[in-house]
Amino acid sequence: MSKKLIQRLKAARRVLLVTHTDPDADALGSCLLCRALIRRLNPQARVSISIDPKHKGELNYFLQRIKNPAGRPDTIVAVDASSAPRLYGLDNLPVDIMFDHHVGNANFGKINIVDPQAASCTLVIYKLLQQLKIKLTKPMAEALYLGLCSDTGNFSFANTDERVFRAALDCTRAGIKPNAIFNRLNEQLERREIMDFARALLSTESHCGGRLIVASIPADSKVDNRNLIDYIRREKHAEAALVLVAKKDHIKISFRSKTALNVAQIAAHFNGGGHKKAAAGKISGKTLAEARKELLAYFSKYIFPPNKT
Ligand SMILES: [Mn+2]
Repeated sequence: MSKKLIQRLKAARRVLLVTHTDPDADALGSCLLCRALIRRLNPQARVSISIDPKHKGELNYFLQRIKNPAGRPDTIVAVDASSAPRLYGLDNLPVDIMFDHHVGNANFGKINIVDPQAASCTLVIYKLLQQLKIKLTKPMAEALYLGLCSDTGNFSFANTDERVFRAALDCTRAGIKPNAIFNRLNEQLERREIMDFARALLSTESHCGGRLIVASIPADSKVDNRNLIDYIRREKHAEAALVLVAKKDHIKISFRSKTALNVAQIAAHFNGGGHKKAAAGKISGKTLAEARKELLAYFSKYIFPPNKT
């Protein structure tokens, strides 16, 4: 445990918590858990949370817990983001403390707590709570559990390990209801989203002899790219999946790997990064179709080249 970190957290009076754009439940859960930690160490601290308003509706219920006090921050804490440009609402201010779990984190904070072994960023903060012997309250457990669910794909991805289950046990002991949280995160779709999902599924193509599955989401679609990519990757022989999402001024790309293939490295080639099995990047100045063509060319040349025998 870093003494410097604890001293810095205890000295904080007005804290701004920031996380990545297009936040997921781990980003929000990490903000909520970190706020609880700071308030425990320093009951006078006023903690604001900056969340990108372009988040998915699944977070709405949990966002009710945020009421932001005004005032200029004296401490900025970033959570669940591998690089400063991904942070929402930072306005070029320096990051004092950073909690993260992404491989290849740029260590852009003055104090960096990065644990790539942790399945979620909430687990990184939870470890600190344990070291400080702070017992989970129910709201803290809910925040921790949000990250566990979201970043392990509801306890199914390759990062689901003993540490995840031990933390989940601690959450249930603190009184959370796993099914209620699952329902609030995953069973709140609008009918429109389901119909758009059906349309996006029809755009799915198989390439590189079935090893690569690709789908696209047009700009006017309501589909959550994470739900789509987790669905299309289920094809039996698929080794990797890609989903392209048309954004206002760029094409966002999600990557997933079902094998030892490291998609974080591929994403880095496309202005992004992430984890070995789940990563994201972007292509600017191209249409959805052009970006798709560029990605397919890259994959068939470098990742899954055809057998020359
Ligand atoms: Mn995360």
